[in-house]
Amino acid sequence: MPPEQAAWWTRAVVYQVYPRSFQDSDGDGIGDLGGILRRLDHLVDLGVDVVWLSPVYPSPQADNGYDISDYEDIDPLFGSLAQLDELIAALHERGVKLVMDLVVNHTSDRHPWFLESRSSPDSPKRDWYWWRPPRPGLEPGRPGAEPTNWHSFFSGPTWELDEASGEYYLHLFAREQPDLNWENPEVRRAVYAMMRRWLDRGVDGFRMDVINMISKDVGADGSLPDGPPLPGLPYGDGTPSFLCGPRIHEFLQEMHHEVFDGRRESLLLVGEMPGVTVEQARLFTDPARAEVDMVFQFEHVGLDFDGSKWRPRPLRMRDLKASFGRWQAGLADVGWNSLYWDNHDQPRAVSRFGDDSPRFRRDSATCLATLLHLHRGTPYVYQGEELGMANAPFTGIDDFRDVESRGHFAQAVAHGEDPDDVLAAMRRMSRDNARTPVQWDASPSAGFTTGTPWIAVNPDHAEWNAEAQRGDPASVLAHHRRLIALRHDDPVVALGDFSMLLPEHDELYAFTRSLDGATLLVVCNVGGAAQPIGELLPQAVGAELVLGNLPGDGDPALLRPWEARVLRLP
Ligand code: ISL
Repeated sequence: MPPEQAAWWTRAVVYQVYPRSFQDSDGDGIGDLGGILRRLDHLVDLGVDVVWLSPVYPSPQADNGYDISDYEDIDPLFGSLAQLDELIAALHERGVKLVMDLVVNHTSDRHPWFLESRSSPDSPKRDWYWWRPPRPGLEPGRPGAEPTNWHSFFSGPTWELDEASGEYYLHLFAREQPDLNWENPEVRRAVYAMMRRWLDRGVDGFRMDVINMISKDVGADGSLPDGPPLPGLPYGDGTPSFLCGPRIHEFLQEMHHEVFDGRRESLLLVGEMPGVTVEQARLFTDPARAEVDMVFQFEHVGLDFDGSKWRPRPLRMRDLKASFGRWQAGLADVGWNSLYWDNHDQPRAVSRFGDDSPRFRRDSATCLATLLHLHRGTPYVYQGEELGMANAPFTGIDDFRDVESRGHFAQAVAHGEDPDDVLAAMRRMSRDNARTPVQWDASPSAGFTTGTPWIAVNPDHAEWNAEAQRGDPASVLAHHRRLIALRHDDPVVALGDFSMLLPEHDELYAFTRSLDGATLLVVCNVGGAAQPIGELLPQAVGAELVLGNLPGDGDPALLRPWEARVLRLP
């Protein structure tokens, strides 16, 4: 496809704001819309095209806003609708789009829809959620009496008993997050109407939370099956019954026609899809099918643990290459990739896949960024990633805030695991690593708040902060600026064909991107030892350097530790 005909988001870079941790403006220790408005210069300076804003709707905050009790308003914790309008206008003035988080697999248990559904088995909204009686012959409330054996993503069973009716409701996530029943057409109509109102307000698209879980594999008689047992737990794996369920494509196409028809071109639609395969992603992102523009897949963030994220192990580079390589090839002719290392659910990439020791932190952060941004797809930068922010030095359980981490700790310790071992895994993998406040400057609360931050600021902010990096051309920040500009300027970066080199090599990550006779060669040393490349990649020696992450020219035939080079081949 000629570059001028490609969708705008092929050239775009998205920046994710997790509002609670971005910038506080009223001193309550929690970030807010006023704070984002104050930091627009940072985003403009970076050059991003889109801001994805994690949920700011009214919410009891059981899962930091992913439990929504009103889809139509803004939580006073974060500000007001007037401020959101101000933010939309201010971003649009600067040529930046705003994408909102759409969380419609579940609501909060305080949403009026759920309160009404819960009020009585005869409620007209009873069927808006998944209500089921206990397992036949078992007392409601007894362990094992749950309608299915499914394990929740946040520990414990996926079913919560409602004492009043003696029935259970389904929650794939926390008990405060009951799942909506998408089989019910009234639910779908209500969601679509809500989405249209946000678009009419000026938002430019949606990041759709766990959208591949909205279709459950329910029998004609309403039955839901047990899943295969999970090792070491009294639960089973329910995912075969709700990941990419039987009606998922139908629902997304219906949503498309009901909400996006006639205005799709200017929007960005990205579906978060745990467990999605390349083959499924081809269907979801095929423009002719009108579902979503791209998906967030999870394969590459599942390579450094055994089955559960709480059993981490080192990443083997060849596994990462095999995975990325397959996704690049699988979506080469149809569909599109999203590219990410970090988001609010993942530990910090520099600590996880790079080396956050003082010696290599800057170099590995910029190397990983180069590697990611030079793939074919739309890159997502998560707040603080552009500064090289690292995992937090959490000590005890009281340092953690996340419902997932805390639930896991309680469950694992109750099942006899050593608390120190559990904490060690949490230090590596907890989502709270991503949620410490953005490090703006070296002042005591890192410029994030004048009050007490809701989660501790990482003490390394004294050295690692935006102010220190802003004027420094060697900084992680400056490197991100260059990567984003390169995607804007060079159609080969946006659209070129991808071809993996040296797939078996564990220290070198190399690939080419080619378009209309122009070729870029990307070579990255993903480790702490120098790597000779003269024999393996002779074409790299003497080629024109378009962008590199280390100062000086170095030896053209030797990559320094964590060195990344983008070269133009003659
Ligand atoms: O974080 C995870 C890894 O353990 C996932 O299980 C995560 O919960 C999953 O990717 C879904 O994430 C999304 O939906 C959740 C919410 O907690 C996450 O923050 C959100 O990104 C429920 O709404």
